[in-house]
Amino acid sequence: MAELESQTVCIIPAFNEAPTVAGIARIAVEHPLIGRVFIIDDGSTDDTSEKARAVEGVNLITHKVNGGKGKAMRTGLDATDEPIVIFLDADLVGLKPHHITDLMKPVLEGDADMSVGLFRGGRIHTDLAHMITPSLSGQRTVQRSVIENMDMDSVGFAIERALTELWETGVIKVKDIIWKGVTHRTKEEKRGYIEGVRQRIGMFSEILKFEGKRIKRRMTGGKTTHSEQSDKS
Ligand SMILES: Nc1nc2c(ncn2[C@@H]2O[C@H](COP(=O)(O)OP(=O)(O)OP(=O)(O)O)[C@@H](O)[C@H]2O)c(=O)[nH]1
Ligand SMILES: [Mg+2]
Repeated sequence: MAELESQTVCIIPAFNEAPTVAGIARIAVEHPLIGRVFIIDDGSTDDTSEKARAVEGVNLITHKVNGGKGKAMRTGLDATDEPIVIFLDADLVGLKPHHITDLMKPVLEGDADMSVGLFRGGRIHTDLAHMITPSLSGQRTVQRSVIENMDMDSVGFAIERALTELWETGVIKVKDIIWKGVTHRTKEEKRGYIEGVRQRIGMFSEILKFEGKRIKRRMTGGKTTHSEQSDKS
């Protein structure tokens, strides 16, 4: 088990997630399949950092300025070197250790390059969101080699789409893992209705921008960044 632990790291991007970040961090720190846990506080203005620091065993990195989800994930990757990475959002509700085990197993056992956790039975609207757009889930286990050269800094929330594109283009093998009883606090619940909707529009515009570039690349016969990566390997 100790040998396996040295192969895995959990990266948790967190932006103003004080109510939930410590609970998620604790489950990750205590999980037998996870070696180290890194929380990237992405310029929070609440006490996310204090809450995270209070959990023994957590490695905390703080961005002075909010840089977006992709950038936070990149910071976590650059600070670590374990070959298997599990990403968790910091706003999960209902997360249990067995969800993490289920998410890590296919990658640890070599059955997949990436696994994606999908909410079911938590709450109807978050279930629906993951049924309609499973590609947007932030809960993933992935082989570092798959993502280490990705441009994460500029894509923001489209990072999840970029990861899914690897699967769509046949570059990697992906497994969906149903997470029963898990949900999350939506942007509207966390930030209030107006700010939540503003951030949701921001998220979808980052995703649309990514899709636009992807379609343009296809129409002009250009390869995707990820195909280029796989061609090189
Ligand atoms: N909103 C937001 N989240 C960030 C940012 N940087 C890191 N995160 C973290 O990224 C994770 C996912 O962000 P959420 O805003 O919950 O996005 P989501 O779950 O995909 O979208 P919702 O449907 O609104 O809940 C959370 O742990 C955030 O705290 C950022 O700049 N903005
Ligand atoms: Mg969320």
